Amino acid sequence: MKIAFFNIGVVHSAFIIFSAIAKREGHIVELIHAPTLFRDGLIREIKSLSRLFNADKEAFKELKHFNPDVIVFSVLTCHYQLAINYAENCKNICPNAKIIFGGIHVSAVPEVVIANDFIDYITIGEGYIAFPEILKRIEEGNFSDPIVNTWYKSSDGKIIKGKQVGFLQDLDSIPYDDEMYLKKFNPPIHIYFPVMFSQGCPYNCSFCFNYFFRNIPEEKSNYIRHTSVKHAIELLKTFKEKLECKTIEFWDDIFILDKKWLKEFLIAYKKEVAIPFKCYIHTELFDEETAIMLKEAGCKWADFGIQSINEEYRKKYLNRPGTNANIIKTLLLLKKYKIVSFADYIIGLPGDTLENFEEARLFFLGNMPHIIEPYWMSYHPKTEIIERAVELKILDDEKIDLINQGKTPHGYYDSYCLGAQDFHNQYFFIFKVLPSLPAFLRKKLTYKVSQKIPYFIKILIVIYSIIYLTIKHDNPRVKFASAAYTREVFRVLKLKFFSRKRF
Ligand code: B12
Ligand code: SF4
Repeated sequence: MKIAFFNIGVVHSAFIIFSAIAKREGHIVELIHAPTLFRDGLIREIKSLSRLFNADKEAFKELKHFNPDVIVFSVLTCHYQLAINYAENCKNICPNAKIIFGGIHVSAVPEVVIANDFIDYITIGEGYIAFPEILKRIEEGNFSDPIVNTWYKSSDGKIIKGKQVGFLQDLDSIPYDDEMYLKKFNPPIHIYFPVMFSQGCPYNCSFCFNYFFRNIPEEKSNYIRHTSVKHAIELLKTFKEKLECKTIEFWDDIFILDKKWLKEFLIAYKKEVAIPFKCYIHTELFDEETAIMLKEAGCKWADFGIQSINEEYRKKYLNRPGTNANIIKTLLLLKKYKIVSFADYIIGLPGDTLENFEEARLFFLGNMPHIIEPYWMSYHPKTEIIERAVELKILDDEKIDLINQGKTPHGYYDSYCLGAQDFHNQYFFIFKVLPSLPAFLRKKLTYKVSQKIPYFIKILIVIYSIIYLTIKHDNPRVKFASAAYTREVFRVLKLKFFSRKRF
């Protein structure tokens, strides 16, 4: 069969895996790419530019030309509205093709997604076993037997629900389609290569997908899993040879979780890969031995969540019982071993107060991360924090419905969130720029001072801050994102105005 992977915005890791699975099963695959520039949630939405760089017509043309039997979508909440719009168009263009939806959003609210007439199959939870099984059934014309981790519509419109099986344990068996990644997408991967070798997290933060995802299977199985060190190193060596990449980012939820695995991996990594890397750590698990191991293996950047500085609040609302002493210890160790620290902080959490933000500002003045990354709160379906927001009357049934439909703000630079107040805006600005200011100015940037700075001046200071901190700390993700975006802009321009060829 011919399988089209319909990609929205940033390349989805799931596609690289499922494309390899489809090829392994003997199918022909094609990537249909909708770049969604200036409306992808990665940069601030600019309506006029998003219209100018809209390449949907070209994507649909390519789809029609390929004429697939199956069209596949992988969907986060932030893309859900775009995805159903694309899927409806795809069904009109290729009425006989079966449409499959999978991903975190689908796993959270399957009943919302399956209600769309044009969606034939949805996968809930992991898709490794379900995906090839769905393809097999479509090929055989079997539209009556249940498929694991899947809901689908039989010919009489009935929804057939499969059993939710346990998580895949052997992560070494997951294949990667590097051809799709490299040839077709051609992102500037030599600058920055993203990868993850583990799945699952033992923590249960109230705003995170792990909260519901771990409980999806009906069967008992380990949620936290790793590829073997040997497999991880082999994969990295292959990519190193092909790409000559200069930086790697390990996207594992907590890269330092399993210290035994980490030690073995880092020793081999230093010997056989030795590319500077960034990773995600956890302040409750970070210690001097780990800092030394990371540094020796080439770790240049480490990212961790603070999210809210008030310990009591963190425990009660975020389900993060860690201590501020451990945050300070982490910052000091990262400084000592010359690893750039990125501290994530959520702005607009329900019940987080002005006093807590002031506590955080004073905390940062004494314990400054190299980069503070403030993120606006985005409520995601089936996360526990929704219940806290309902208690505080920030959310009600109507708003929860909007969240489940992916109709609430999500992007990195959305300047508001549900329940946001003016002080959130002020502290977003303060935290974003604080590390880039000279020491004598940091203390002066108070809430009251921030209120007096005109909006356009703030924008200029934020731009200065991003550029200054990117250069100072050689921030790989900003470098990659700017290179990738520029490349996409030129590709779309060429496609729309100078070329009759497909991309
Ligand atoms: C890497 C990553 C990113 C990357 C790349 C994202 C991308 N588009 O690929 C970057 C840094 C750009 C990013 C950005 C954001 N991210 Co992010 N990100 C992740 C992370 C850490 C890993 C994702 C991944 O590659 N997983 C590996 C693949 C294989 O897993 P998977 O996609 O879930 O697929 C599995 C199943 O879902 C299913 N499946 C998925 N698709 C399909 C399709 C079919 C047909 C089938 C059968 C099955 C199937 O099978 C797969 C294997 O089991 C996850 C957390 C995590 N640990 O998963 C968060 C996560 C996906 N991100 C999240 C969020 C919120 C964001 C942002 C909105 C952040 C923000 N607030 O601004 C932005 C959105 C940017 C954008 N517009 O795309 C949330 C999404 C929650 C939600 N309900 O949608 C997650 C889950 C983190 C969280 N804390 O909850 N992110
Ligand atoms: S520690 Fe990170 S990945 Fe784990 S549950 Fe909390 S937010 Fe999610």
